[in-house]
Amino acid sequence: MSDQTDHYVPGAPGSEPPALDEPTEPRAPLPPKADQTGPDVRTATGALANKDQAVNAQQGEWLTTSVGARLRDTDHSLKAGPRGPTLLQDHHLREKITHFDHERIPERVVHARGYGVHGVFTAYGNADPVTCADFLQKGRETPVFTRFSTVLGSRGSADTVRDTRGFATKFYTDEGNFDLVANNIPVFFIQDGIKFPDVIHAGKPHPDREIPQAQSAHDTFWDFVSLHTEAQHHTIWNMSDRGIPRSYRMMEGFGVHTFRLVNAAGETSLAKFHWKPKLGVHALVWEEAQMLGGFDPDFHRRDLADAIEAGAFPEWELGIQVFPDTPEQMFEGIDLLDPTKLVPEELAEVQPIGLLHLNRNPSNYFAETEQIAFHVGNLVRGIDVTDDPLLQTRLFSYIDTQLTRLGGPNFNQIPINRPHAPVNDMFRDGFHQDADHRGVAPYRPNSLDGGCPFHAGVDDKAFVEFPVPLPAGPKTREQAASFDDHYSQARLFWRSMSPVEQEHIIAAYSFELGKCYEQVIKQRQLQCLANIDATLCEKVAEQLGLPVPEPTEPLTEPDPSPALSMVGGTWPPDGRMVGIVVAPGSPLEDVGAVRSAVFEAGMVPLIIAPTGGVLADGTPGQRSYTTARSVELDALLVANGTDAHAADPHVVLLVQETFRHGKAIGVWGDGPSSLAAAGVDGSAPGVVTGDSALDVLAEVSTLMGGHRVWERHLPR
Ligand code: HDE
Repeated sequence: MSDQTDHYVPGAPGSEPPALDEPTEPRAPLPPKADQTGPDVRTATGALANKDQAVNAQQGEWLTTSVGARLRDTDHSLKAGPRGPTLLQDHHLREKITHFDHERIPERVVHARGYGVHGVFTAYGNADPVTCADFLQKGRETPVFTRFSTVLGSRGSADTVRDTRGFATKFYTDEGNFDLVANNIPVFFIQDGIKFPDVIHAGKPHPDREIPQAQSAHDTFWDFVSLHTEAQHHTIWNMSDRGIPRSYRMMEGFGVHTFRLVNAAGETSLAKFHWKPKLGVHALVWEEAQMLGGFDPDFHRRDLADAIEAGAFPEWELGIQVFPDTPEQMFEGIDLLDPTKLVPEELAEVQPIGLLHLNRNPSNYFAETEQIAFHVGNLVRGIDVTDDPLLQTRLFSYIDTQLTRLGGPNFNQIPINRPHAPVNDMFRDGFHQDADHRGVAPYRPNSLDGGCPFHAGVDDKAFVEFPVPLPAGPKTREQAASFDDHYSQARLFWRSMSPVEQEHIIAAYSFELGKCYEQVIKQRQLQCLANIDATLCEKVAEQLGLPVPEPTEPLTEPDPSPALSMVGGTWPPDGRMVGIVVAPGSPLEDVGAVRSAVFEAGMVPLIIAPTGGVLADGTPGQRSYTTARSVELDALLVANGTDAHAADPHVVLLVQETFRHGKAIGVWGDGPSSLAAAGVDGSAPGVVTGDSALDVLAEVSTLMGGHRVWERHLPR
């Protein structure tokens, strides 16, 4: 038994509290650890602009309870003696554990996995003829928060799965929040929102075993889309390279629905919103996407966060396609209310109206990215909705889901959701009410609060729903005959792809259907492919070992839309990753010169050395032969002096994978021995050899402008 007098008795002479091991003097926030900083990048757009991470450290001197009492010890619960039972009166223990127990909130029912960042939108001012939206006035700068996401996976799922991507932007305008809740695919699976639970239940994991996670390669998904043929257009986009983006920075965004714009004279137009990335639209190859699921499940999130931290701020132009607001709401035979149809850019030009510039990572993921609540009904003066039946359902779904997810009706008071415009509503009380409302009359009309607040008129910039005449007709559960065509635009998409993109689509269908167990589902989907294109159907059927069905629908002859292809063009290299393989014998002047040139071009060099540590000249080796893989690189360089290591199995794998994934490879000096060891032909397309390191880099950079070396055969 221990002597009771050993214990601390407050006020008793000579009695001291037990000694604590840790320092108790407060100090300034610690500098970030080396491995918390992003890669060093210099770019034309702004160098190392926001690298000060100390501001993200916890602030304040003393640890306290949630009501501000300073705490002396948060490591030991209050017990009856050092080895005795814990006392119920330990309020801090209960508060700490209880708060922890409630840290999680329900994840989003769809789009659970995402990453959001802050930025600014600057209007070009040329949208005045069609909309009076205040934030689109010339030169107007509006703060924004954009959240990118996958659709099917849970919050902890991998980034690079084959899926649609969300691209939702909240504009904190002077006239209230405007949310453009978009996707990276311009059409949707269904035409009527009532089917949303069906398509999502089919795409989510099977309910019995809850597998597979974040995938469409399973029976229930293909069962639904093959039975529900209006999904075929969206599905072929998923099976294309659009389903596996290289980066969130390299994706287009689409508002999908047709919106109604209203100008200052009260005239209306119909319009579709587009986001066009300055870096071009680029994809992974499927093998990379699969490998990244294990190698770096956070690949897209890391890519965006690192680029922003390094000053390589991604940018998109907001563009609109404008159509006359006719009673039919049709354009060139396309029903503008059908969300499974796009309007080819060749028929209606996308006119840029402003620039999105994303420049700041969130300081707290949960507070901002997780708690942001988008809503398609958050509209501003000058932008209104149409009768698209998908959009109509979305108008009530978002607030409904947020009531549960964010725990009550006051989620717009959460800082990330708060408008920057003044709020003067009459909503009161409810869970998580943070406001201390004044006045006694939260109702209208009132005299007790002087009649305040008043209705705004049109001249006071009120949002007024446009009084569109309603089409006459009986109450019905039907849809228009103009929604009946399910294949012509899937065929338009297929015919607009380059040969290598078509090859990828065939491979994707073959993979996904090959993962299904039910033959009948594979056969039914082959029937759908026969209605899209005979070659597509034949090649997939061959892979599945199944007979080729005849089409059951007449095949149309749509003109291809070149704007739908991702191949072609030259794009800026900002934030692209260049691996440089070195060995102890590599001349470091060359390596240093190449590394600097990569920096200067706005790209990120990654030195790959036999082991970790620094090179003789102090250059950090960011990857070792064991940790480097092609999947995180856009191009590979092999330096002179690596001959002795050419047959290292990791170097061989690195060269082979980089080659197979269609990326540029440059070698100088004795670097070609690495090519030989990997069985890569030094004269193959996209393989650059030479004596001068800088000349090799220059050629490799030119190749990277086209994203990949498309001439190389990419195996299925
Ligand atoms: Fe959504 N969608 N959606 N959706 N959606 C949600 O709202 C819904 C649709 C989109 O980063 C949910 O707060 C229905 C089309 C994005 O927080 C939910 C229908 C498009 C995001 C919901 C659609 C989208 C969501 C889940 C068919 C592209 C993520 C969590 C009528 C134009 C936003 C939440 C973020 C999220 C419902 C169809 C885009 C359940 C009912 C079409 C980018 O309310």
